[in-house]
Amino acid sequence: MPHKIKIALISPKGPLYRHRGGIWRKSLRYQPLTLTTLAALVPTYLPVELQLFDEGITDVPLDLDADLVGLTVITGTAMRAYQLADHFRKRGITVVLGGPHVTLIPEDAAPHADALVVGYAEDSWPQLLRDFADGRLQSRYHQAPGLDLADRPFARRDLLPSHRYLTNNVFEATRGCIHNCDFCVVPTAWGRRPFQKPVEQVVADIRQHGARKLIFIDLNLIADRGYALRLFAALIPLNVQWYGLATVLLADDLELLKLAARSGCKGLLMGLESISPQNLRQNHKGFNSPEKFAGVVQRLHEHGIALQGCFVFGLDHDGPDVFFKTAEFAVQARIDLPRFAIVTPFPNTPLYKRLETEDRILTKNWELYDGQHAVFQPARMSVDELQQGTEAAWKHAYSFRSIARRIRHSPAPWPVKLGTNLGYRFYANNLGRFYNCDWIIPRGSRREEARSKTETAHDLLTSAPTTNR
Ligand code: B12
Ligand code: SF4
Repeated sequence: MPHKIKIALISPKGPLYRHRGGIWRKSLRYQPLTLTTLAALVPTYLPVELQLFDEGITDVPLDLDADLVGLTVITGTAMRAYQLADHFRKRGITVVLGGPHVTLIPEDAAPHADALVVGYAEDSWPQLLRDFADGRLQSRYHQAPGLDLADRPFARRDLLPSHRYLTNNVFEATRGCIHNCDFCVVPTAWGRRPFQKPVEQVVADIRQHGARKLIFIDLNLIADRGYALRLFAALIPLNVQWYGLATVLLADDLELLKLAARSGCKGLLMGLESISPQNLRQNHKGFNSPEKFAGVVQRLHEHGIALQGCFVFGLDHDGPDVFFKTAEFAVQARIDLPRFAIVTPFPNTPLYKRLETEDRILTKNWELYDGQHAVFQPARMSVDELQQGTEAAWKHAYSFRSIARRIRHSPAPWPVKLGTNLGYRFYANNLGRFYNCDWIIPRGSRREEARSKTETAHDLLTSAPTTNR
């Protein structure tokens, strides 16, 4: 029998999503598809022994026995990924890095890897493994130009412990998005062409897994209306309940909305982003009209669908009054679960490039690129105001009074709406405690690094209230 190739696939931890001390309890954690998808793509004819580690639920043994380690990297986890990569390479293990951050900015990841996988890896990952087995690993692998998601093996959900997650009924039908919002990672990393799995294969995956309540992680399920109509129609006979992501445009399309509801849609996450039309226009998300947001909520509710509405703060037309105004707006519009983040200019997105040209990027310390730290100089307020205001918005929207005002009309069952709102209330009141980043790089060294960049960056790191020092 030939020597088995020992492969360890790792999803590194982030400030919130980590095994010890993170804020994301089991109740807010669903099984991600990245590692289980990569595991399924390993060619069956290669003699391979696979181990999967999600640092959100478990520790990674630093002495693990592997020939090849694959790490998935998003910007906020890049520092942790590089730390692990450097460690394993020192031990003589081959390290492969892939994922959104590597795709956005490969040159940043290159010094920490033997090979990079840029873009989606349905074809390149199996090729890389064949090359590795033959002793001719290349330093870079790119997404195949004609990538097709049809006839791919189903994710190996069985390889991560299901009891550590709220659910492993997590599915993906499409990838990509047709829009080009300036702050979004998707068009920059993967382009605007939507990739789709054939509807019957999505249905087959749901059936074989036996899922009755499920989550679609697609970033915009309705990007292609025709596909969405077919998918929703095919879900009806399954009699499932599902949650997913879509744009506000769904509320304008009664036929599609009705079908979504009939297919079992019970909750949607939508990027409302801002209550300022100028912000939305400046960032190419003009199809969002704040004057229609309350109507969107009402229409979703009429169809039994709850809304997780996401806002970002810090765009150029935001002044210090934006926090209260937005949080109160969310309460009055009766958004079931409002969420607030500081806009993050992920590397190489149009927003990042513009801020860099304007010399407003304050730090390239990726561990702060997590949606809760101000990493750029806002146009109409200070960094402190942006940090503190964001926390204040959370607290306002999740005060007991606001929760009561918001959820009375929510279509979700009482235990669900109360449970999720109390969970988010805990989150709102503990952001400062968890979003501090001290868990990865010792304080002193990060301060030194920031100081050597710019004084402003140093000010940012030491004065930000959510860094808890
Ligand atoms: C599930 C999910 C989560 C989960 C789990 C996160 C986790 N650790 O996996 C939760 C809810 C916790 C979460 C939280 C956050 N997330 Co998130 N999340 C996702 C989501 C919706 C799905 C990921 C997934 O399963 N994709 C399906 C798999 C199959 O696709 P994939 O991961 O891209 O992998 C493919 C390729 O990229 C490649 N690949 C990926 N990794 C590797 C590694 C190797 C070795 C190889 C060979 C190939 C490879 O191969 C795969 C097959 O083609 C994505 C969006 C999306 N739809 O992808 C956002 C996404 C990854 N999240 C994002 C963000 C910003 C966050 C948060 C910062 C949000 C916030 N403000 O809180 C936090 C940070 C969490 C943390 N780590 O601290 C961004 C990342 C952007 C970036 N540049 O950093 C994304 C892309 C969404 C977006 N459009 O902005 N998230
Ligand atoms: S609509 Fe959503 S997923 Fe699509 S580009 Fe805009 S922010 Fe990204």
